[in-house]
Amino acid sequence: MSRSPGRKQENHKISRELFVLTYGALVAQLCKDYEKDEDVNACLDRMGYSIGIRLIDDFLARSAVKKCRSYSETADMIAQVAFKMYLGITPSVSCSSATGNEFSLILDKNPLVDFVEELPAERASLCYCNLLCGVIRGALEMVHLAAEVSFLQDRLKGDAVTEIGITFLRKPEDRKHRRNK
Ligand code: MYR
Repeated sequence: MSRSPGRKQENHKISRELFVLTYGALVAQLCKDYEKDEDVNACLDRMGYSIGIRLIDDFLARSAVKKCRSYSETADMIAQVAFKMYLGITPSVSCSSATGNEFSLILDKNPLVDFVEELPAERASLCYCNLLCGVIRGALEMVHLAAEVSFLQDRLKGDAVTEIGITFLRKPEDRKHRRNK
C-alpha cells in the first residue's frame, strides 16, 4: 500500500512537534530538579554534548560533506547543512572577530521554542535551548575542532534576535584536520 506524500509530511510534522514538546518536558523536569538556572544550563549543555559526539557520525554519513578548509566554511556548514538537516532552519552566519575564529549564528526561527511564549520571571537566566550549544560543541570536538559555544542573545529573554556564538579555540593557522576525506 503506497502512502500519499501529504500523509508523510503530516507524520513528519507530528514527530517534530512531539520532539519539541518532549524537549520542553525535559527542560521543565530539569527546572524541578535544579534550583539554579546555571545548573539547568550546564545539564542541558552536557546532554547536548553527549548527543553531539554521537550525532557527528550520522551527520558526516548523511551529508557526505568534505572537510572544511577554514573556520568560516565550518560555521557555514553548521548553519546551512546541519541546522537544515536536523532542525529545518538555516541560521545566518557572521564572523564576529578580526582573528577569524569567532562566529555568530543568528536564528530567525527556532523550532525548539515553538510552544514557549516566554521564560518565567524566576527563570530569567535559563538558556532554554542550551542543549544546542552542547550538541555543536560535542560534534565539533569529534572532528578535532575545540570550540566554546553559547547563547549570546535570546528572543525568549527579550532580545531582538536569537544568537549562538561559536569560538574556535585554536588559531586559524593552527587548525589541523585529521579527517581524511
Ligand atoms: C570537517 O571539516 O571535518 C567537517 C566539519 C563538520 C562539522 C559539523 C558539525 C555539526 C554540528 C551539528 C549541529 C546540529 C545542530 C542541530
